[in-house]
Amino acid sequence: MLKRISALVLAGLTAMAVAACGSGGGGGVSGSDGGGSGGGDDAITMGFSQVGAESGWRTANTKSVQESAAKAGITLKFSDAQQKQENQIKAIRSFIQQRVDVIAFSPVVESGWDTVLKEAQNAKIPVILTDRAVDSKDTSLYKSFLGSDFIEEGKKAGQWLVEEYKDATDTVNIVELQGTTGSAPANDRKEGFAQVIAAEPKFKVIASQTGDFTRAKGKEVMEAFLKSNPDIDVLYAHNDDMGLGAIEAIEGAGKVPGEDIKIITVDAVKDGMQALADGKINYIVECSPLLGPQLMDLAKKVVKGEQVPARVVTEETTFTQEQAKEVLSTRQY
Ligand code: GYE
Repeated sequence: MLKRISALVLAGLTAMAVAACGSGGGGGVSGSDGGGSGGGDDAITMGFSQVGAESGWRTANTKSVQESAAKAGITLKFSDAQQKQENQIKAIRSFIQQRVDVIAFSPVVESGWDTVLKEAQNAKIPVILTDRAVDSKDTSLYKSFLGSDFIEEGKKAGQWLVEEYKDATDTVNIVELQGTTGSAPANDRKEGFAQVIAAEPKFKVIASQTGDFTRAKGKEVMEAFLKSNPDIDVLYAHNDDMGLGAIEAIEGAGKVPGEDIKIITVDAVKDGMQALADGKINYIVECSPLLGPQLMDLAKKVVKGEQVPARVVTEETTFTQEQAKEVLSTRQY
């Protein structure tokens, strides 16, 4: 406890006198008591910087974090970065200035975090990465990284394709809708998939572009793909939302999604699972957004100064159309 209080006092001394910005959580820390959240001894305040609200996955993730914080008795200062790194950096600086007990964030892109993470470290505020990784060489800048193995997800997508086309001898033309440029899931889902399909030269990625993880962009880019490539066999979309947007584009072009063009996506949110059950998507690799409970457990431990694992990987599965029909009614998100 003493350690924590002195850390907070030190954080208070080093905090810069700039106006708080980017925090949707409404401030609430006086800045003069050195007592963090100002509650009882065990009260924890977490500053959480979310990527945005770009997808069904993200909405479910935000809900999970907010509900789990309430359940764990953790005061949450939540900030939505609208998919912009600069907003996340501002939010983190604001959390440092408010002397929260712990900072958690889902970094929109992998690079460019060292400076702000160093600031948090200097202020002795522990940081937990959730969902997405950073590429900082200095891993002492954060306590733990909780989230999925995106390379593995990309591999699972590729493995389904290899199996689905095992008897095919002709070229299989693939188009890819990538997630947000520079983000860990976009980089890794691309890489894992490419590794697996590279084993068979019949698989050809004929176009690959970002759809920024959104439905609107997924539709727009798929429309462009369809215009310039008359012979698309497969769409690999890095998330359900882009796949759902692309389905609209495919139908708009007079083709049948799931038949004329086979579709693989990642996430398994309800709308995606519905499209899978309806036969419009062929296969979904699950990525769980329900990270809240594990995040709160990690937060409590790091605030107490306990040792936590450097990496916590989420458990996930995959879904075929048949499996989607079975689980759809009980899907939480
Ligand atoms: O797959 C996508 C979201 O980082 C795992 O971000 C997350 C990804 C998720 O926008 O739908």
